[in-house]
Amino acid sequence: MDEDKFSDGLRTYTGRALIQRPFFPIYVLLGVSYLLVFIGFVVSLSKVATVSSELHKMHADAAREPFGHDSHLFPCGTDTRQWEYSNGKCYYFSLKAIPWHQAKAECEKQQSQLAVIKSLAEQNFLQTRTRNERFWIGLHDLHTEGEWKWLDGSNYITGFKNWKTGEPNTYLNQDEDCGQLWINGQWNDFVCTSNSYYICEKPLPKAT
Ligand SMILES: [Ca+2]
Ligand SMILES: [Ca+2]
Repeated sequence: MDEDKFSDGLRTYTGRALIQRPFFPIYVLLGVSYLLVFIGFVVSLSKVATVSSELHKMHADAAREPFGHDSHLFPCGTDTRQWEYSNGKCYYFSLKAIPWHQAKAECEKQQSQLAVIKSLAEQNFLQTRTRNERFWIGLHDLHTEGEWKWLDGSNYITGFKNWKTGEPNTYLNQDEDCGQLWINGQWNDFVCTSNSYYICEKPLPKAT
């Protein structure tokens, strides 16, 4: 009896083994596939984490450098592309000719002032832009005739000068109290209510 049961059990076991054996490689393949999918998932997650961290770094960089890569192309700011950069300052060359006081106000509206020329290098830069047109600068003798003053308080007496020969001259007894660049960029005093183009200047905006 016990021997029969044992024999039956052995047959059953042998039978199962015979049935299960053909499916074994499929189970192995399925297992390997799941493993590969799992590894792929983990790798993707790690890549997403890397990209996310790089994006975060780019945002942080952009916050530190507000004009981004454009700062190299437009150092004076992307929203003021008509401003030209030279030697630490930004300059605006007007496209319309207006009286000196109005030009001064226009510059101030743009957080700048009429140009103050402090060196031959600055003079050379400005005169290449103004050619032989008349451009107002921040120089005047409005308060006392012959006492020339720069708008920013720079010392006129000891500072750089580039008057055209014979200027300042109060031509034809007219009250010429405002300074401008003229032929070859040389300076001329002119009637302040006359229309001239103008140059505004401001320091290079700080990247915060
Ligand atoms: Ca004068
Ligand atoms: Ca003059």
